[in-house]
Amino acid sequence: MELMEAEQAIKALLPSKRYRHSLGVSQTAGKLAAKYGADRDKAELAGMLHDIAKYFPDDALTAMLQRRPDYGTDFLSYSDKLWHAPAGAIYAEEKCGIDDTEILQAILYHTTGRAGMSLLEKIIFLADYIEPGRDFPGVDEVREAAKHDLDEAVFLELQKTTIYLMEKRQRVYPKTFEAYNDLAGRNN
Ligand code: DGI
Ligand code: FE
Ligand code: FE
Ligand code: FE
Repeated sequence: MELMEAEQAIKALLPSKRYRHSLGVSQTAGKLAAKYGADRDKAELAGMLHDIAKYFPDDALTAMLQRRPDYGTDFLSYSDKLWHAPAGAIYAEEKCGIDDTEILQAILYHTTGRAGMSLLEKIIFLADYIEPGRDFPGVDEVREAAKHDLDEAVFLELQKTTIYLMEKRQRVYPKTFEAYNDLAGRNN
C-alpha cells in the first residue's frame, strides 16, 4: 500500500480529528527521517497508519490480539489504551498488505516503546507525541530536543509519560519502563 492509499484507508476508518493527527504524524515522521537518516517513505507510511486501529471496539481488538499472539500476548493485561498499537500492526499486515517488518514494528511499539528501539521506531514514537496538533504540558521541551538529539527527545517523552501515568496511579507497561531505563542509562 502506498501513502495516498493509506491516507484514504485511515480517512475511512478514523474521525476527522484523528485523521488530521495521522497526517501530522506522517509529515513529522518524514521530516525526522530526513534529519536523522531514516527512510522517508517508510516513516511517512508508518506515521499515516500508526493509529489505524484506534477506533476499533475493545472486543475486536481483544480478538485480534488473541488470534495473533506473535504480536505480543501481554498487552491485554495492561491498559486498553495500548491495544490499538499491536492491533494496528496486525491490520496493516493483514488488510493493507504491509510486509515491511520495520514499518510493522514501528506501528507495534508506537505507544509503549521498548528497549533497543530501531531508528524508525523512535521516529514514529516521537512524531506521535510532537506532531503540530499536540498540545500537552512539556511538549515544547520535547520538540526542542527533537531538533538536535533524537534519543534525548525520546527519553524526555518516556520520562513525561511514565511520570504522568504514575501520578494518575495507573499501571505502566513493563516495556515502557525498559525503554526509559535503556535511554536513561545511555551515557553511563
Ligand atoms: O494513540 P495516541 O493518542 O495518538 O497516542 P498513544 O498511542 O501514544 O497512546 C498514548 C496513551 O496511552 C496515553 O494516554 C498514555 C496511555 N498509556 C496507558 N498505559 C501506558 C500508556 N502509555 C505508555 N507509553 N505506557 C503505558 O504503560
Ligand atoms: Fe496511538
Ligand atoms: Fe505515543
Ligand atoms: Fe497517535
